[in-house]
Amino acid sequence: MKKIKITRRDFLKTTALSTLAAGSPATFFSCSRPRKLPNILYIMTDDHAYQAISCYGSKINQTPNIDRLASGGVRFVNSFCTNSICAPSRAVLLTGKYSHLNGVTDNRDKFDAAQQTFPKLLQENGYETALFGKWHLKCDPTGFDYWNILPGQGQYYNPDLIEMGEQKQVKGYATNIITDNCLNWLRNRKSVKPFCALLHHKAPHRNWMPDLKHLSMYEDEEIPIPETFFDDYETRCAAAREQEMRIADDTFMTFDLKVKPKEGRLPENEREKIDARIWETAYSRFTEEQREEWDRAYDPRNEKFYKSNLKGKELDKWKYQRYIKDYLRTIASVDDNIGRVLDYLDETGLAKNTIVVYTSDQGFYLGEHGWFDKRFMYEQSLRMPLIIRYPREIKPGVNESDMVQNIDFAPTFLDYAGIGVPDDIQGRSLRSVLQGVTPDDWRQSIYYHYYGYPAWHMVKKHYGVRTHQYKLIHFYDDIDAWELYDLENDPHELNNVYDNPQYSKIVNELKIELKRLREKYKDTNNPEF
Ligand code: SGN
Ligand code: CA
Repeated sequence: MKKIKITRRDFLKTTALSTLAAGSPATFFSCSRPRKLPNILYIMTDDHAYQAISCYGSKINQTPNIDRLASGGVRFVNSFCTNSICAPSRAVLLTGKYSHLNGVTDNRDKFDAAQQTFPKLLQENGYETALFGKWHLKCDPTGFDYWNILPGQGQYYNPDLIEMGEQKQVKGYATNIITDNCLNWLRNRKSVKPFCALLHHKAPHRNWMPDLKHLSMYEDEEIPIPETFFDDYETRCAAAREQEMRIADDTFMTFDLKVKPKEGRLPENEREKIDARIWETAYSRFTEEQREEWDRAYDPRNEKFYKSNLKGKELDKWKYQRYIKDYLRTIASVDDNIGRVLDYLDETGLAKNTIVVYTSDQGFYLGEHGWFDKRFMYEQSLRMPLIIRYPREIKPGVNESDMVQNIDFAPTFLDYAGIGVPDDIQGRSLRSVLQGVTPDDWRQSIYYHYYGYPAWHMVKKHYGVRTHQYKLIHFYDDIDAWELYDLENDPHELNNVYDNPQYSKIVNELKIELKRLREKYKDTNNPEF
């Protein structure tokens, strides 16, 4: 689609005129009938990397249903999170504010449920709201007429669910159950109000346990290994070298890679004890039939693995295969279930007036730099896949390169619902961008800040700025180190050019921009830097 650049005033004029001409149900009251507001269905997975979505160019899997959503709407190619970790991302979604303002800077923080959130504002303004699946904010949800959530990280098999405060175990596989709950709620809803449903999957979060029907998917294939898998972190600062998220060194053999210890072998060190203990929490949830089917799939593979006696790089590559196949299998289930939801919207005629969003709480490493997990401001974890479909207002099949962030979700939904966006929300509505019109003062840079150190995976604290071409990062706390990447010439971020004199002008400009962004987003009170 051809992009038009217009001023804000032009924009207001054009939308008002075109809305009048089209008699858009979204914006105007008619005398006798209330205006028809869009429904909102926000689907978010946990740790789904864009590298594992076929419409994002995946080389390793197919996601026909996510692609189907994209072909009906807009696919953002420059969508970024503000802090690449779960609970903080969810708090940003709800509030439209950065972590230092919404109070959830890392997974240990509890969300203050009394604060302003977009579901509350929708609920107060005539929406029926509901939440399904992962929540992870250490408090009861507020702003939802109905909620049915996983406690904490949740389990893949026969998970516990907390329905409106009451916890019980439900038989089945999490991705199917969470989808069923959402579909049942939609089917049984009596209200004439528009709905806003948040459908939050656990998958494909660690420890990547596939549904039984996907256990043999990819088994006879070799998944291509990323070209930076054996990265030696040369030119990067200590943060990249000292993390603990290498597939080769930091995955648990049993919990993550599903290799049971040989018969009779007891854990020999602290790490093996932890591994055995956390695997037991997952494994013990199986029913007998589920466990038998699981073991029938993995036992012979593991026997073969033990016989092969792999060492060094061959062992590392084997771990990558085991990791990535299980990860992709959990995504196969996500994609199937998205298909069920899209079918339901089509069959009931709801599709046209429903804004459907697909995203993930952040990105993830699928072996790039040798890693799994997220946290770093490098591309794979900074990026969030983002697809938005709304047939009434958005043209199908568009790829959008404007820079957007998860602070933009709350104002976007409020805008579509005809609710004024409160001044303290830091993001900006995507509505005009979605209509193919980029406001002339749209952002040309994004601000990022990660706080979770020391913690799982030991990624050091850092903040930074990314423009369309460059990324400047400052690692702080027990380190004081800068990195600069020229993303056009070094898309894999292997070459830190911060000290290269050819880039000194760029460094100075980016430092000014970084200061501007920290002031704009009110992130200037951190005593640590
Ligand atoms: C757990 C995982 C980590 C993961 C964090 C945060 N370990 O602690 O690998 O980084 O969650 O993930 S696990 O052994 O418990 O799976 S997040 O998505 O919740 O932010
Ligand atoms: Ca996550």
